[in-house]
Amino acid sequence: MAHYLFPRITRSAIAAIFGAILCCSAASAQNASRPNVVLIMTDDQGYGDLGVHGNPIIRTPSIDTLAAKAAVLPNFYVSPVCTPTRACLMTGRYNYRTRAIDTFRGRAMMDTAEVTVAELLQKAGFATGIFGKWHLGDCYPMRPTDQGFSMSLVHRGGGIGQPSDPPGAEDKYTNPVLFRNGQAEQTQGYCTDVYFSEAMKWADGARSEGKPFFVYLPTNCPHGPFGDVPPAEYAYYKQQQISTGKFAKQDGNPIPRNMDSDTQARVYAMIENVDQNVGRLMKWLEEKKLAENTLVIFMTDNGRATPGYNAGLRGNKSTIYEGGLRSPFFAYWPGTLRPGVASDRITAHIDITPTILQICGVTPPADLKVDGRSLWPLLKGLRIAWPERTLFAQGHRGDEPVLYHNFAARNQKWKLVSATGFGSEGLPPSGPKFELFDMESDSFEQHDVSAQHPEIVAKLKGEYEAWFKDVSSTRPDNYAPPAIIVGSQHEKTTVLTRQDWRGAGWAPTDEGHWLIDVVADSPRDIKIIAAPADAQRKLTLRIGSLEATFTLPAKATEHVFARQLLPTGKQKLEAWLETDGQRTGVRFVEIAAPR
Ligand SMILES: [Ca+2]
Repeated sequence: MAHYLFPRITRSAIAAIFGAILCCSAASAQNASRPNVVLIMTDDQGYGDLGVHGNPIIRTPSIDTLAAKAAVLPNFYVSPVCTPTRACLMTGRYNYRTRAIDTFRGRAMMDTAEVTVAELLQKAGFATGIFGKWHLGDCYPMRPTDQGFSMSLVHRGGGIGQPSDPPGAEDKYTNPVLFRNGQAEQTQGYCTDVYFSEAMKWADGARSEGKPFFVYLPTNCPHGPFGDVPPAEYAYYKQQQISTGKFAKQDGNPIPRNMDSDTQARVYAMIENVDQNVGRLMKWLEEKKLAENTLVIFMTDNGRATPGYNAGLRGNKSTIYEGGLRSPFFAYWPGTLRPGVASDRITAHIDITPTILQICGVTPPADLKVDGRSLWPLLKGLRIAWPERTLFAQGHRGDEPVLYHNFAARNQKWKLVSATGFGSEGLPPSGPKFELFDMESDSFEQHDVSAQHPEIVAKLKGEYEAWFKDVSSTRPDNYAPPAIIVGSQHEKTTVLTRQDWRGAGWAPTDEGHWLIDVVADSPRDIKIIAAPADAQRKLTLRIGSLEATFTLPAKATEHVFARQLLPTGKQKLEAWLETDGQRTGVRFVEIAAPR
């Protein structure tokens, strides 16, 4: 039996829940055929970006239908931004345990000692496939294929339209260049259509091999940039002239007046296209007679990114108010899960790995400490003890969390919030500003009652402090950034992108360096790719004790430092261009064995 870590519950409560889990495991063991799991997670889709959540304009009939037939958890929480949610989702652990702290600057890479749900399913004989956005590391040993996925079709970085786009394929949501098990591939079609089509095709193959499948479908839509969106859907929403006045008066926080009609049309167009694909998937499950043996989960990774309709929730992506953290959660499994609200208990992304493992009858290693709980008893409506717990969320830029900076602590009734913003600078000079909300009577977080309930504030603050200390001491060097391994037989060409560099930012004028761990014992060719310039520039490459320079002619964008014997071990790799005393970083560094 797994040694799940249940936060802040009594021993007898743990015994009660283990009893329930054992009982359920026995029941599922009787079911001879193991279920398939399809986990769909969209990117930056807000809680209000669904018809079923009261949005009168957006067209999401397929997701609405799925929701109507699904077991629903209305109090399901994620992290305020992309990478933290993905780390929690894949491990069942709070992301501060995993080194995946931020979304870029080398902090969206997850420690490879982490055990992912895909690794455990793969070991248990499942076919495991990811189609879309990984965002936990693009290089060995952090790629999906290094972390339990037998099939991987992904873009790099945190989205298409970021500095990790392959040269020549910048910003292309249509016909994107994706990476199939690490190899660049020109695909045809809109990115979301490609992910779903490839996922269904691949799952068909897994079935023909007699394997149950785990399909992870994290779409990069509707994340920005918003330039390349499905044209017919965009035209429809453009015509709708989306603005505050188009929405009926609602409960909760007012609809923002500063919403941009065109941006909303683009976001809605991408979501409608996701919805069409969910419809295609549902139809495919029916046609292949898979629906009754497949659990489909639909969720999003954080709140909406732009001002717009948010079902009355407060705040957006990157905030620790509900608009940043609350996600739809629909679990569709006809014949097994009853439609309707399954439970109002608070639940979170950290619960998904233990849930999937239990449903699939996979026992995790005894020493694996998981922060989440299996949601199976809630989804099934089993009458068992479900001990009170407190969930935590924190989000910010930078390498390390700062105590009290932009966090929320939520139990069933109360939510303590310190909304100090997403910046890396930490707390403002005035310190944290604690707000307390009664989530049973004020789920829209409009009435701070901290002054009336100092004892609740103190209790939640204490729980948060204990949690912060615990997750921050998972490893001795808990928040040290991971290093990319260079020269391993597992990755023939290492491509270093601005996604993972340790720079102040990733703009064309920025500079940065990469943390690498060289294991190569023979020379390597090091290809530098830079943005073009009108003047010639001095190019410098420095890897530990190795330094090489070259004069890059005007207009040139590439140079290969051939047959370089790299110093081994952990170190910095720097490459920069100089002209008139001005230094800028390069776009890519590719390291490969000489041809
Ligand atoms: Ca996101």
